[in-house]
Amino acid sequence: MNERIKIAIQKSGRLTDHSITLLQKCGLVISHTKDQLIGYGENMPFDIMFVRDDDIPGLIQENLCEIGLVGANVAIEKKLSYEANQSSCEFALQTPLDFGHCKLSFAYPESSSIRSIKDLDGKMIATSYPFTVRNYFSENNINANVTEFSGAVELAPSLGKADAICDLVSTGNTLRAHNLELGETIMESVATVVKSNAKQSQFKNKWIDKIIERINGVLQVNESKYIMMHAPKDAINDITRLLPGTESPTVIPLDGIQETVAVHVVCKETVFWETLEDLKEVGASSILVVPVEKMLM
Ligand code: PRT
Ligand code: ZN
Repeated sequence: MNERIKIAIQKSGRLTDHSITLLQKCGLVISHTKDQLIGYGENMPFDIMFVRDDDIPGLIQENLCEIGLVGANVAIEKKLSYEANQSSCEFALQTPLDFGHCKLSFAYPESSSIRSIKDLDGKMIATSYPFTVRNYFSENNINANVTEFSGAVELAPSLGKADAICDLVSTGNTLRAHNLELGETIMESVATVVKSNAKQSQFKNKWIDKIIERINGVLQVNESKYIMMHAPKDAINDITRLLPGTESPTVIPLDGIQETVAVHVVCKETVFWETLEDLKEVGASSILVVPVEKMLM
């Protein structure tokens, strides 16, 4: 069987290292040198395409790649652009990942009178996300104009090309450096698994499902902890209530002790010191929290 599945990831940018790490945590051994556009999955039938992030949705749309890891901002913009051109979108956004967090927000020059979207009627807005912004304007009955900027959007007002901007914001430092005030957010974005809707062979489907299942497992493991403690038998309900995201605990008798048992649970959410103190309050002792290496649900 020579079939290989292609996964598109960003070649060089904010998502690159996180994407490679995620695939490696899924067990994929990638052989790749810096200049190569394609990495070879040595132990699984996957090839990794290293491309510009903006090209990822298009590669999946054309079924040249079956999976991509890309910002939801980019995937949604492409989806809206296909829909605006009356062509169907051939991919779906799947699992949101735990990196690439940012928001797509308006920003207004401090010197202008624009303070909110209510002041945008008749104004010109510069953005790299014209379809997303136009879509937002039409949903909110705002009669503003959109001009597309492919980079350095924050310069548009001072160049006299726009009255306001709509751009990705993470720390807000770029806006402050250009005397722009943060306005309303129209989208919270995060890197996301994007999957082709095209019909695939049984072999490819099996491996696509497998890698997505492993990605979900990696995401769960990042937060999950295995917790062991001793506790009075009648405190088990309280313990389960205090530990969010747990399944039924494993309860083990202790040799020679009647009233106390050992309780083991997998907790799928962050465990804070306060939670451990609350466990102690309901009678738990010898509480041990250890990281989880792998998880398959
Ligand atoms: O070459 P290629 O096209 O692949 O890279 P790129 O320059 O288009 O992308 P890159 O690496 O900058 O971003 C890739 C993805 O990371 C984006 O599509 C988002 O999903 C996500 N991301 C997260 C961000 C940011 N945070 C971010 N802050 N993308 C861009 N920015 C830019 C923003 O456009 C603005 O210029 O950073 C600036 C603002 O940052 P702060 O921290 O000053 O607010
Ligand atoms: Zn890009």
